[in-house]
Amino acid sequence: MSRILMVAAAQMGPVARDEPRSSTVARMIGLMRQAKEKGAQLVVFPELALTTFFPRWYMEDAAEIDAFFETEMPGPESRVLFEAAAQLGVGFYLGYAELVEVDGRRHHFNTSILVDATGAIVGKYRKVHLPGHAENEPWRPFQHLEKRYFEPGDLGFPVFEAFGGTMGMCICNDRRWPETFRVMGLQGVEMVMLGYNTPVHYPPAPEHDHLQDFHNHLVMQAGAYQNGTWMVGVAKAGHEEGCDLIGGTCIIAPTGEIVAQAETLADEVIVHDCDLDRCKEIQENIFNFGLHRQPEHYTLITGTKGVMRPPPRQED
Ligand code: ING
Repeated sequence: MSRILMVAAAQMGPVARDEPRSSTVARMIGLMRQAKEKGAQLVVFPELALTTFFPRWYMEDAAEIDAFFETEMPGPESRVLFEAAAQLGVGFYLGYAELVEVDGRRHHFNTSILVDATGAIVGKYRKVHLPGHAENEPWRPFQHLEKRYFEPGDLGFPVFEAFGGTMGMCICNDRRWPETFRVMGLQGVEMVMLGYNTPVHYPPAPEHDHLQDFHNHLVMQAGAYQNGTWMVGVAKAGHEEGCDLIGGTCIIAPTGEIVAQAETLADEVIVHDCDLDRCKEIQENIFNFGLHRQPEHYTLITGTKGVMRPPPRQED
């Protein structure tokens, strides 16, 4: 018996710096309704979906920075999104900037949550791989200050039993690191959802600008195939506050095949009937971890951070 999950990827076009959350949430509810009309049970939104991608600016004032964060979820403006989802009977993945106080200390995370069709939060993830830099680098046409505004996630890469399957989440740069998908793969993940804000221009290596769309799909297709999982990658796309962000929103089968792809750089919903049982085709064969992996040879992967060159060979 097949476990079919109709998933929607709700790509969003630019969100302006001064766009009120109420306006952005209204756009998201519109996308959610479109997804529902197409039969979707689950809608995936982008990373940091409620605001513009603010790490592109250098800011020092704590209040100015914190204005981009949510101190409660659902919050005053996002509550209507939860209500619309419950009314429509759809679940969703939401990326947002999380400000949380623990033991009197304030923590800032780049977070995603998984919300079920009743509006209950059934999963949370905090971005582990923070790209970019922590100090202002004026040589760049725009900044990428995620290391300044966020702490690395402290929840690992959990999976969640929901929507009839084993669901996982990650965020943007995480998709470039194979460890992200393998840790979830080792927990039997069947669908990984992720949002991203990816500029076309990558200042440290502009010679790769023309490869951003290729690299975007490369890493997600590889992650899907090498772990036998469905993959839903959702862009915040288009010309946002002077910065061109790639689109390329897509749904990828466990075989690594792109089965649905966005065609624009604007708000756009794509859907696909994902048969979660198709994960077995990969997970029980070519990537049957229990049968084929040899972790005794992989110790460098968890034992070291950076490159450790082997000692120079002694000339005999
Ligand atoms: N954005 C980018 C990403 O990983 C980036 C950062 C862009 C890294 C281009 C490398 C090349 O897609 C976020 N938000 O992580």
